[in-house]
Amino acid sequence: MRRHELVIIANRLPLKRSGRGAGGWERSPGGLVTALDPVLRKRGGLWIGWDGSSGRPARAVEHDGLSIKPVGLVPRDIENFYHGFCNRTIWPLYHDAIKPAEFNQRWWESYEAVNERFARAAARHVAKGRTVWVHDFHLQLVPQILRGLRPDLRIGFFLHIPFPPEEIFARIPWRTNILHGLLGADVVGFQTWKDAQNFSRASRRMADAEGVDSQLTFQGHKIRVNSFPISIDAEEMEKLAQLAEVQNRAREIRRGLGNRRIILGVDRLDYTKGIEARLSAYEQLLESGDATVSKSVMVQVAVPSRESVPEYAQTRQRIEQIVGRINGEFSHPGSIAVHYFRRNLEREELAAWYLAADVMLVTPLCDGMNLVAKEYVSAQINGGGVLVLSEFAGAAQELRQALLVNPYDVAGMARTIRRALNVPRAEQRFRMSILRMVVRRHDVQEWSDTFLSALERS
Ligand code: GDG
Repeated sequence: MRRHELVIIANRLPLKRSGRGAGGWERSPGGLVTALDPVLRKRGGLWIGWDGSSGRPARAVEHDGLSIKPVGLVPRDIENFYHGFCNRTIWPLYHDAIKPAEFNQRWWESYEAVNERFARAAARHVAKGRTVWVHDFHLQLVPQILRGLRPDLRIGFFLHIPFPPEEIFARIPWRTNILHGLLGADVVGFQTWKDAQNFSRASRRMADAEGVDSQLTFQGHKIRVNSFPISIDAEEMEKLAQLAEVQNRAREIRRGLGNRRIILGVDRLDYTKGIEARLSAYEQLLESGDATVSKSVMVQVAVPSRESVPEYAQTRQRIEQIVGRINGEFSHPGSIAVHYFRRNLEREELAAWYLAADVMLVTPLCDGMNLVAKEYVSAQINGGGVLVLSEFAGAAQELRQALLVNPYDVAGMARTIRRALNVPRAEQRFRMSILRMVVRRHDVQEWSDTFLSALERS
């Protein structure tokens, strides 16, 4: 069996079974995949993860330049580990407890068992003394288990979502086990410095770790803790936006919407993304009868996500109710107020929408980073466009030239959308040139290089 120099381990594989005949694979959606795909293509190595199906895992494959090792989840794991502990305990709790987290012993036991399975798979496939990079909230116990199995390895962990303040984290009945899990890594990385501090404080108070926020010691082992803000493949997005087909499609979109000013939202259909409040803000603006607003149109792309979790079904219902209400009130023949697409768009189509949009609304209630904000900026090759960005997205730490909003303040958000529609062209260009520079300088390549070199130095 071939052992790899670098193993990336994440809940999801960058590919999923396409269902079109045996052996079919297609790229899976989501921020993590978008970020890591180019890293592995450049450095080589193996990606271990779940292929999204239930039952026996598919065999290891080489597909489109990637080496993939699927790990199997049976229906009970999907129920308890994935839908349960990951999506109904950790996800809401780590996102500011926007929704109440549920604590269930059976889910926790399944989380432990699945983490063990992933750690064993990584231990089998990595070369002596080399590197395993563990990703995200599904696999927080892997670093410690892996260190027990393979003390020779360098182990990095990166959390893609926020790490909550200690008083929220403290609610988890298994909080010490989770901290011990993470403290098995040599480097623990977060999207922002605030997340890193939250983790270090929790580790000192609840897991007997010692040290300062940037370096902890636990059971004689040193752990570096830092922020590594994730980014996108900016060059790829710029290239997409330069394609003649994409530009033509953007013109077609504009014409199709009656050359009105386009206000765009693109999100996974998730309650953390603040889609309802954003729609309500637009509704308030329409009610105000403002002349600029009446020449605009809002488009919301909502990618279906975690549909079997009840909170997601409720969020979908509420969003669709608001869209229906706004359109009932403000649409006219040939001029719909809010276009709502509940689907996953092709990458080129997505780039065309970014290019066509005058205003991009990225207004999550809480978000680790948010790659959509960075993608929109990269796609503005003509230098215009206005980004409205939530203060509570990790991206707000870097994208200071966006119009920042508090997504809980619906009236304030309405005022900012109106302002966004009226930003003079010269100011748009000025703001966008700075935003574009930030994203180009700090792209996904830089992110992974910085993380991996911190790991090599550890
Ligand atoms: C998690 C964290 C963090 C969206 N719609 C379509 C589509 N997408 C792609 C976007 C983007 C990705 O999905 C979404 O990334 P986000 O960062 O916005 O959000 P999460 O999925 O919640 O990601 C987040 C991220 O991990 C990385 O660390 O930034 O905070 O929550 O790349 O382009 N892609 C396609 N069609 C769509 O309709 N093809």
